[in-house]
Amino acid sequence: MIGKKYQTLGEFIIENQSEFQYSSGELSKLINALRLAAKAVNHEVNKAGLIDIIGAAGDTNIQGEDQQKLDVLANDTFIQTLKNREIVCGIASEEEDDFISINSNDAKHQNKYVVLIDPLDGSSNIDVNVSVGTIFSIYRRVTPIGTPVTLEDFLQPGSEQVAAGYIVYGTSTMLVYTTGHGVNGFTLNPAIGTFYLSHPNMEFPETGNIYSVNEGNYIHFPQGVKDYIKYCQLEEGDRPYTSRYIGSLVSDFHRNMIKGGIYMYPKSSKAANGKLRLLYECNPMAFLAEQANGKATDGFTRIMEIKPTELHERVPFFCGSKKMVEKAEEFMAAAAKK
Ligand code: AHM
Ligand code: MG
Repeated sequence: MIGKKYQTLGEFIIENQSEFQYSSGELSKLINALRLAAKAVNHEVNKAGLIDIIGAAGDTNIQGEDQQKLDVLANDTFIQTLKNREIVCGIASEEEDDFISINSNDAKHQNKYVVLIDPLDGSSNIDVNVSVGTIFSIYRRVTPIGTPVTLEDFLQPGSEQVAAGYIVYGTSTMLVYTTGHGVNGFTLNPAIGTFYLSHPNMEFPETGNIYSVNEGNYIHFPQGVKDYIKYCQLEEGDRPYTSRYIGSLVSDFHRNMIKGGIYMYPKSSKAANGKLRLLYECNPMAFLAEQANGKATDGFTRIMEIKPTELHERVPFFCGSKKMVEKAEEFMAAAAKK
């Protein structure tokens, strides 16, 4: 299964630190902090059904959605862990209206990374015991080290990411990440709180037979998307494909990466840019997808080339096995010409 038997995430991080272009140990420390926060959140998610922790917190986030208590808890845990360890200069979270600057005094101005995070994605699934996830994305700041971060540090195209990953709180809890040298997955042994390398060099099969989309929105989708869905359902060659949609991006992505498939959250007549956020969801998943031999586009343009204009910007998202994404793009291009 792996080169080294029972290699832990901590060992893997140390061993691979030198692969990283600007290696100074700072990125490794940052991933270690995310690992720690992930374990704390995992602990809370796992006992969600046992204690009175689930249910709406009574607040809404900037997108006007109900926040679940665990959303708040996950958000606080990740932010607090990163703040405590003083290893980033700024954080932006899907659950926060604005970015957070962590330059409280001169000595702490030297950090060069910003983190963007969706602390608990798919949180509408919590109450029904379906897998949820955390998604993170890491950039080098573009403004000078030693000054407070600005919006510019967060509004970078996805191609500038230095690392990205997710934690899936599923039947097993896994941390999957990339620093631009492939994608590796680590499974948590909950008995001792250690992540072990279980899925080295993860790759999307070039094609697959799973399509994942909320078909309840079909009537509102653009013609190209409708045509592609019909293509997936047609009896011909290796089709019809299987429809699988959890409604939890991390889980849908994770399954498709292992089995081969496409995930789609298109724009619709009800949501001009779809639902997913470019900075917290699409860019990190696109980086992982490309590092795993897959593809991610908004239907026409590579996700990681989009220049963000605002923190909570949304984009249509098509991601997964390369050939499947390319086929979907073909249908969209053809419909756009009509
Ligand atoms: P969230 O960040 O509010 O949890 O929303 C993102 C989630 C994704 O995980 C999932 O794929 C999608 O929303 C499901 O949306 P829908 O219920 O519209 O199909
Ligand atoms: Mg989300």
